[in-house]
Amino acid sequence: MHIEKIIIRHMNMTMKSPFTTSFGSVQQKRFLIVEVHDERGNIGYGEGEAFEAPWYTEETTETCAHMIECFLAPLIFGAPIEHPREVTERFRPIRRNNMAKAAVECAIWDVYCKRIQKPLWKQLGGRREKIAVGVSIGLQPTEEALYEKIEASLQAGYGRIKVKIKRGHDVELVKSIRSKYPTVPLMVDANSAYTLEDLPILKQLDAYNLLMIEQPLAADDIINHAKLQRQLTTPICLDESIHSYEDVLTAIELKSCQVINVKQARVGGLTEAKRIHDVCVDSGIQIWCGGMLESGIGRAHAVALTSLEGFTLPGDTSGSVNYWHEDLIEPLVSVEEGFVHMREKPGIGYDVNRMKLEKYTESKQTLFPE
Ligand code: OSB
Ligand code: MG
Repeated sequence: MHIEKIIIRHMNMTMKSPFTTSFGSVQQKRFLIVEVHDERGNIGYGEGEAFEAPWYTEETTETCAHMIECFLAPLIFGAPIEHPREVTERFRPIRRNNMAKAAVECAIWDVYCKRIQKPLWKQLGGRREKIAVGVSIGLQPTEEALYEKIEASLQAGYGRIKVKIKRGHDVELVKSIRSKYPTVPLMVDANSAYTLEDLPILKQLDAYNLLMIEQPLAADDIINHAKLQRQLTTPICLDESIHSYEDVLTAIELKSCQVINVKQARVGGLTEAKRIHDVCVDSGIQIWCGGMLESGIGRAHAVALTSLEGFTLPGDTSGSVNYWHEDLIEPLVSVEEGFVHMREKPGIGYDVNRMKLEKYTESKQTLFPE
């Protein structure tokens, strides 16, 4: 397969409502869509899922565009590609910048699957015909707003609720949710809001039968997560701490967590995400697939990934209507009774609506081989 052209689209879409974590809020989403064009006219799509500011990882929308233009695209143009799994190796000389790498790697998977006329999820080795998904609810301005969201999510059939917490919005919040919903599968995500000094607070969360506590401590603090896990009965799930297969080995060795949230964007693509899935299955670590408030294109890649059998816990890939008035794909990612059904269409399984893609493109860069 020869890639003859790569287009970086700078997208701008507005979410239905702001999404707030312990770091801050996002509503205006500036992100990238990468198109890779092969010599037969097939187009593969990937999403640059970094945010405009580096609060979640060190990458931003602009650093991703820079990395793709100056370093990653030349490596793709440099030689033909027989199989998408070669891309991870080809990008290895470039340090980190995983979200930039994933945008291109995912697009290569899509175009490859379209060439051979196979659905991406099956090429990845997925077996599930439908995947269980939960919903992630950001910090809300009021309790009423929170309960409205929880109620709407349960009505929509989501079988697992994740709520964001931060210092001062934690134990009382969880206690109150539990008193209203004693048995709902419930978990919390701190996005690194705590330190080990908050142990007394975090220990109190053990009383509420949570599925897990996601990323309580700093992203680079795998050691203290191990100390914390020894003192909690609630499983710890790592999100921001995991950038690679090697990070997972470290977390397993140190016993820093019992669960891993993998995102293809954070680990540099689908090949690395699958490697992580495989080692988690072999090591008895539970794994599920997270989200980045992506458009349907990034979501479709996450849905395909989640079809692997080790994804035994519901993921965060809630449906398109949860965040968007309009999405870039057809049909929308839709959730019925808590499940997204896999599709048989080649590639990501969803059609990209080119009119909507243009509508939300602020600018584009077209790259060719030298
Ligand atoms: O921590 O999982 C996270 C959104 C943006 C950045 C980080 C996270 C999240 C979410 C929402 O929790 C996941 C989604 O629905 O896309
Ligand atoms: Mg998280």
